[in-house]
Amino acid sequence: AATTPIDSGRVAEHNARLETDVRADYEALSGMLARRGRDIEQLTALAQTFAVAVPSWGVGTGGTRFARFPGRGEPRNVFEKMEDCAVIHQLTRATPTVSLHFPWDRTDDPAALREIAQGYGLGFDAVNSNTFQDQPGQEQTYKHGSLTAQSGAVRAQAVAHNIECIELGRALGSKALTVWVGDGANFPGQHNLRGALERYLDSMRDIYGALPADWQLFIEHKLFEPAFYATTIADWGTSFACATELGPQAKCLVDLGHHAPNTNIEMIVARLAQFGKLGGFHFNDSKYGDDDLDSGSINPFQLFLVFNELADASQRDPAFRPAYMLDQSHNVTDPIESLMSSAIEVQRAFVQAALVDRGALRAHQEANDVLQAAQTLKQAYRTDVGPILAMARLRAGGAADPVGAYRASGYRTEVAERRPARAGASSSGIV
Ligand code: AOS
Ligand code: ZN
Ligand code: ZN
Repeated sequence: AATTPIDSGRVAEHNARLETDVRADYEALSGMLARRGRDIEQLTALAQTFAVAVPSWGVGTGGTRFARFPGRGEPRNVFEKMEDCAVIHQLTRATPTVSLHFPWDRTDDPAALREIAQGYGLGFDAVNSNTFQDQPGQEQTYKHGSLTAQSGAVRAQAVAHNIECIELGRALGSKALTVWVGDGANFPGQHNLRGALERYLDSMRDIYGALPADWQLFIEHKLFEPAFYATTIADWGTSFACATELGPQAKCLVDLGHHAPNTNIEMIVARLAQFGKLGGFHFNDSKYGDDDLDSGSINPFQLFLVFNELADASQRDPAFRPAYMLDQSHNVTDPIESLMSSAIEVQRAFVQAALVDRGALRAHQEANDVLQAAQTLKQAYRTDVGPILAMARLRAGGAADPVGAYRASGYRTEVAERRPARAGASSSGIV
């Protein structure tokens, strides 16, 4: 059995207090769904198959460009980050993998890290490279770009770092590398727009060439920041073109916060899925830009519509399996609580999308019954599937109410004693 950072007896006590209520709500929902011809047991079993990776950088307190306000008991290294990630999985049973970021999470002993992860019942999802900031002792600076830099020495350093990430990921059992670069221009004329993308592709070809045969390379696009005039990989069109150019192991990664306000992200998802290039997600939410807020906190309907497209895609191709990862980091909540909430919100959207009556939806579309088509989606979205999620957690040994169980456990106070605050500590432990 996996090591659990929170005493499992305490979780059992918490569950015992809530179980009668959870069962009553579950029975009520079961009856309502049965009248719609849906079997709640099938949906609960489906909910139990859901998994989303936790970002290692999310368990530290994030910052903005302006400041960081370290939290109590913040993890000081990758091993402590794994412990916090294990709490999230213990209570939600929905986050069996962690996405690491190098060099923030670099370790000289990947075998030990892998073993500790396994002890917690955790594996590793995509590894992330970092050529958007300089690290102490590094030879070349990324001030003027990394994979797109004018300087061949800078590009070579950035390529070598990505290849090192693949090697570390390999030792850890990862199967994908996510590349996000902040490269771009702040001023018209700063870059030859086409030349920068040509250099990007040259660099990415070298990285692609170092991929093991069973690995994928995810290209993450982002509209702006830190480049404010022209980001080299700004949109899904550029991402798609580059993934196509590189080959079948290269796919596009959609971070929900990386688009202009009001962009129809679910349509981007549909397009990428249609052409076999949807590699995965960074789930989060935002109001204005790359806000990295908790999933579903601003626009849960959009999250549902994304999962509606994913449900459609997996009905067309049952082997379709994009990588689900969270990407969030901010300053104002306990990161463990926020990550648990996000995992549950993404799982909620997944189950709500499974509730959509696809037969009815198709019939309304064919009949041009616009109102009923829209209502069919809304009916699924409005259904409170909370009891299904709670039951899925109970059955998998998680907590009926993960945030409640976490607060009752005193974990934060306990780690605050074990992990004294360091002046200027960062979520990365490096910056
Ligand atoms: C940056 O905006 C992206 O979302 C990346 O995924 C990045 O690697 C991550 O947010 C950590 O900073
Ligand atoms: Zn991201
Ligand atoms: Zn981002």
